[in-house]
Amino acid sequence: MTAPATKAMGGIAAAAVALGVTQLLAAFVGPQADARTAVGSAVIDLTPGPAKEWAIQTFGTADKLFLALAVLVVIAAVAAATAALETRRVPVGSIAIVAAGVAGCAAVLSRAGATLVDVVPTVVGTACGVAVLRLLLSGRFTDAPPAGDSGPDPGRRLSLVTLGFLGVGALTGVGGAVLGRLSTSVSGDRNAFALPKVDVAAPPVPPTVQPQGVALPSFVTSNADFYRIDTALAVPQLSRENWQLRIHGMVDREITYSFADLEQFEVIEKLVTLTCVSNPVGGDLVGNAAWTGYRVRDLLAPAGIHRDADMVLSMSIDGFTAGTPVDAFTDDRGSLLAVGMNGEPLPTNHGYPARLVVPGLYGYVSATKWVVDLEVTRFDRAEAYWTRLGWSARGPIKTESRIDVPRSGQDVARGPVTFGGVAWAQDRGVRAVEVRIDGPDGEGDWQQADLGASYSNDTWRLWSYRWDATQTGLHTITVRATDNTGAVQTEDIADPVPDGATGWHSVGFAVV
Ligand SMILES: Nc1nc2c(c(=O)[nH]1)N[C@H]1C(S)=C(S)[C@@H](COP(=O)(O)O)O[C@H]1N2
Ligand SMILES: [Mo]
Repeated sequence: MTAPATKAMGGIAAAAVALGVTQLLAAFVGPQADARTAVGSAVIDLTPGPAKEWAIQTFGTADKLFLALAVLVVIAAVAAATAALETRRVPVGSIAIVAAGVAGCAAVLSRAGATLVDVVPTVVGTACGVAVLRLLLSGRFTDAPPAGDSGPDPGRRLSLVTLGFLGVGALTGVGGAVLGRLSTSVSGDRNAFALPKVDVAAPPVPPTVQPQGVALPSFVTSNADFYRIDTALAVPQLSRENWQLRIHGMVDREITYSFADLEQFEVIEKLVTLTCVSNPVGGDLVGNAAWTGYRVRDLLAPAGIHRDADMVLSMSIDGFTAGTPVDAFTDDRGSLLAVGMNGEPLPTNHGYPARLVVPGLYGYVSATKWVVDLEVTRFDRAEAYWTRLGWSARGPIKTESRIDVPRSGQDVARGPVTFGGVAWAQDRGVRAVEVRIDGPDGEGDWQQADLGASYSNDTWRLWSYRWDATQTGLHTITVRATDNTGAVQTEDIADPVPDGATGWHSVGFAVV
C-alpha cells in the first residue's frame, strides 16, 4: 500500500508531466494548440463580470499572473486529492487527468481557427500524465527490493522518481512556453518598424507641467510604467504584414486597409491620458502618453458613414470588442489609430501594431488594442464585450483626483512639507484642485492647491500643496478637482461598475 501523501505527490507529478508535455508539443504545432492559453482564456471568458472586476481592482496589471497561479494551485490540489483516492479498481486520479484532458481539448477546439491537429499535444500530454500516475502508484518502486539490493530504501526511491517526474514536467512546461513564445513573437517585426514621420506634431511639454519639490508621477508615463489592462492571456502577436483594418457595416463602401495603405494619411501626434473604468478612487489604472498615428476620422471618411449609424464596434484580433459613439471618432477631439507610444512602436502588450486612442472615454469603450475591424452600427443593434457583462454602453471619463504624496500611513516630520498628486477630467480639462487637511482638532477648510501647467484638456494635471505641519498626531488629507465646465468632483461614492468610480480620495498620515 502506498501512503495517501505519497499518492498525492504522485498525482501532482503526473499533472506536471501532462501539462509540460502538452506545452512542449504545442510549441511545434502552433499557438492555437496551446491548451494552457485556451483554458485560461475560457476561464476569463466564463468568469462572471463582478469576479473579473474584483481581479482587476485587486491585482491590476498583475491580474493575469494571479490567474495563472490560481489555476496552478487548483490543478495541483485536484491532482493531489484525486490521486490520493486512486485504487486499482477505482482509478479516481487517472479519471481526473483524462477529464482535464477532455476539457483542455474542448477549450482548444473552442478557439477561433482551431483544427483537430491542435488537440494532439493535449491528447498526448494527457496520456503521458496517466501513464506516470499509474507507474508511480503501481507499487513497482515500493515493493520489497530483491535480496542483496543495497539501493535506497523503497520510500526514498519512490520520492526520487516522483521528484524526477516533477522536474520533467517543469522543464518541458517552461521549455515549451519559451519555445512557443520565440516562434510566434513579433518582437523582430516591431524592432524593424521605424515610426512614420509626424506631420502634425504635439505641442512640446513645458517643464512647468511638473510641480517641483515633491516626488510625483512623471507627467508623461513611460511605456514601462504604463498600466496594462486587457482580457488577453497570451499577448496577440500580430505582424504589420498580417495586420489589416476592415471597415464595414453601415457604410457606403467597405474598405480594408493594409498597414502600407496607412501611408496615404497624415501622421499626427497627440498626448492623451488613458483611464480604465475599473480604476478605484485613488487607483493607478491611469497613464499619460504621446501617441503617434492616424486620425480615425480620415480612415472612416472614404467609407461614407450612414447618417443613422451612432456606434463603431471596434474588434481586436482576439475577439475583444468596444463600442464607441461615431461622433467620438468624427468630431475634432483627434481620436487616433495609434501605431506609436512615446516615440516607439506600440509595445506588443499595448496593442502592436495598431490600437485606438479616444480622448475623453474610458478604455473599455474605445481603446481597442490589436484592432483589426471597425463595424459601423448602432447602439440599439450591437453590444460590446463589457457592456454584455453589465457595464454601461457609454463611458465618458469622470472627473477624479488622486493623492500620491503622502502615502497612506506615512509619517510626516513637523515643519514645511509638500504634498501632491494628479487630477483628470478628459476631455473637459482640470481647472482647479482643492485639498482639505483634517487634524486632531477637527475638519480643516478647503484650500486651493498649486497646479502644474495645463497641457491640454485631454491630459491629466499634476498638483502640489505646501503645508506647514505644526501639530503632531493623526491627520487626513482629502482632494477634489473642478473641471473646466466648473463642475466640482462629486463626493458621492460610486463603484467602478457600471460606468466608473466616483468619490473623494483621502489619505491618513501622522505628523511626528
Ligand atoms: N484587445 C483589447 N483591447 C483593449 C482591452 C482588451 O481587453 N482587449 N481592454 C481595454 C481597456 S478596459 C483599457 S482600460 C485599455 C488599457 O490600455 P493599456 O493596457 O494600453 O493601458 O485597453 C482597452 N483595449
Ligand atoms: Mo479598462
